[in-house]
Amino acid sequence: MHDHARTTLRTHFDIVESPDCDIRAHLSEAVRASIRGVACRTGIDRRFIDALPRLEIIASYGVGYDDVDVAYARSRNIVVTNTPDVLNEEVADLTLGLLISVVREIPQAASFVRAGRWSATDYPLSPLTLRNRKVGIYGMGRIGRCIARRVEAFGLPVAYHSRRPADGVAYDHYPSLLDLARAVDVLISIVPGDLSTAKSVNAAVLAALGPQGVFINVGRGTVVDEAALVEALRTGTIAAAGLDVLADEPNVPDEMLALDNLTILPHIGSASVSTRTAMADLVAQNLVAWFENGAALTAVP
Ligand code: NAP
Ligand code: 8YV
Repeated sequence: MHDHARTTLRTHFDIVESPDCDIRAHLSEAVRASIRGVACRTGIDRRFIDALPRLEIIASYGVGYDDVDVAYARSRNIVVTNTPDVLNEEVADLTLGLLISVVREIPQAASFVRAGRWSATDYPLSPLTLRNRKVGIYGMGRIGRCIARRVEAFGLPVAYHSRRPADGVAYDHYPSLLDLARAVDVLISIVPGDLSTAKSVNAAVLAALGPQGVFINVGRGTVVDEAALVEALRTGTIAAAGLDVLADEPNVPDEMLALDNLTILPHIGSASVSTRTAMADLVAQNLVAWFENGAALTAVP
């Protein structure tokens, strides 16, 4: 847990800590029986919940809650909270940074300077450009909208796919992800990781993006068929990709590391001091609100 959340929570509650989710191994039965709230940034499964007979609330550190068994928590009348909105702009900033890095080879160019190669020759012109591209956004929720605003400011048209048209946005909505991929040459994924999105960015979607295509994923790694992505990058089915998230973090498949046209970041979308502090605040505020007023601030739907 973030130190700021830990410090804030200590001023309101008695705290016990577990280094991982195997709480039966770390906490005695008597301690577990006293626990009424959990603050976490780890997977919370049925076994974890069953180990805490008096649990009322799980406050998860992050907006995505794919690693919390929400259905089981609900069946036990346990509230689950997340940290929406406070990270929207930060994650959108990182998304555009990653897109430009991939297209204009910023990490490679910086490495070129550090390697002392500039004095010998100019860095090669980037084969790709952002100019004249069409950007498709997969997910037009809180963060998707912030990404779209930035893309517009770069002078590029935006279209999107979500199951339902998003309220209050004028961008073209595609009811099918495949049709969206056919219509654009940049695809940015910012959907949650769940059964409905699992491996939905597959070989067909990547082929539809085309040989100039660029794929950016800041949502969840599980949304992508990673084997298909590696193959698409290796064979030139698409031009390049940038990933802030992987299916099995922090493990990076060797085949991915071998690709020059793939930029991988270590899940840093929200990872600035200020934004992570705001997320930590919201974790703590949810627990305080629940125990003081009986109503959490940001319970998941
Ligand atoms: P949100 O407001 O709930 O938006 C989710 C969007 O995805 C909605 O437009 C939703 O529309 C769409 N969607 C969901 N399931 C879909 C499906 N099966 N097919 C098509 N569209 C679908 O969520 P958010 O706050 O923007 O966050 C999105 C996700 O970003 C989080 O869940 C998290 O996994 C990820 N994230 C990553 C980082 C990072 O550090 N890389 C940071 C923050 C968040 P419909 O329901 O109409 O389909
Ligand atoms: C965090 C995220 O990295 O909010 C999310 O869903 O993926 C990120 O903001 C993570 O949740 C904290 O470990």
